[in-house]
Amino acid sequence: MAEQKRKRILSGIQPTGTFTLGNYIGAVRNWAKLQDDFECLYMLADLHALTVRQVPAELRRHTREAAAMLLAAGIDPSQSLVFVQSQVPAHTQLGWVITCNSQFGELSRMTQFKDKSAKHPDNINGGLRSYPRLLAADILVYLAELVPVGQDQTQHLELARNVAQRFNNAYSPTFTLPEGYITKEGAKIMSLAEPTRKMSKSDTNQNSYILMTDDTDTILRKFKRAVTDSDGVVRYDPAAKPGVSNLMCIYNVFTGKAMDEIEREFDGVGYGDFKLAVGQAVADALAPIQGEYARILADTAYVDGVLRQGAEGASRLANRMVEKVYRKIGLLQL
Ligand code: AQP
Repeated sequence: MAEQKRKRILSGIQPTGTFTLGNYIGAVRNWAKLQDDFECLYMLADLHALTVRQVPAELRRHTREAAAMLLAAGIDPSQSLVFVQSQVPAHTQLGWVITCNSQFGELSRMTQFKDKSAKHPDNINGGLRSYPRLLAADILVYLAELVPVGQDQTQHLELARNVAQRFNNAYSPTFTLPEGYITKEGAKIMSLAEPTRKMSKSDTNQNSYILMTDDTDTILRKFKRAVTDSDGVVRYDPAAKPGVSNLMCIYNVFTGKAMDEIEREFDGVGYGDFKLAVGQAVADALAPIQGEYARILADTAYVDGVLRQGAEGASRLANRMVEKVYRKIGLLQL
């Protein structure tokens, strides 16, 4: 029987700092699993990172580190393309066409624009408003059929679908309409300090996140300080007990235990022991990844080689698409 063509998935992460446990649980961990069933393209979205002011040397360092972390977390460059967005110019080339085929009103409604503007009131730049168009180009340039999305990103996917449809109607069928792919284990991990906000690598409070590179002592200390509540019962109730529920989610991810099982395990046990158990489960899970990460990161030539190969593979796919689109819209080709 002929092998069925695997669907193509594109996903990206911004190299804006060391990945947090949130990035790992919500994205990277699942990416490694998707490789068996899909044709995967994983992009380090450095152009998107520019919507917030970056320190040049740090952005460069974070980009290599992010690549090493993806590889350490199980992404296999012989199976998937791992590349840096800015090294595939086709994204920005298609981005302009997308810009000219999207409406101003569509962009003003993006909740992430409102959120990020509020977070960085001193730098509400044009990119902050425009980046969903680049994101649409990231997806459409590969004819990606599936895009793993969290709740916060459904609007972006909708924009990509609308633009694709509009372009297909105006010219001829060109773009695939991408679908959202919700992974079963895509839990949203909340800040340890303010459990009603998501855990973010750019948070200024270092106790709010666990970094993928934190050592065991740091992990245990941060969990010990995690904000919970005053009723002392380990029970899953995200609305009433966001802190405890968040810790339970994390424990569930690394132990596979269901929420009711976790409730029984810590019935009558104080929060101190519960937090220690969660911290230990996380430290145990991260230790082997950290070992691999250190080994891979030390081999700059290898990391760069993977990224070069990834950019070449991605460019081959994306350049074809840009050429096709440019031809369809009437740009002269010699
Ligand atoms: N707390 C989280 N829980 C679950 N998933 C998360 N992701 C991020 N935070 C959590 C997922 O990680 C992927 C890449 O995210 P990104 O780095 O491109 O941007 P982000 O979502 O803005 O992540 P951060 O850590 O909050 O970055 P900064 O602080 O730079 O803005 C996405 O799939 C996202 O869902």
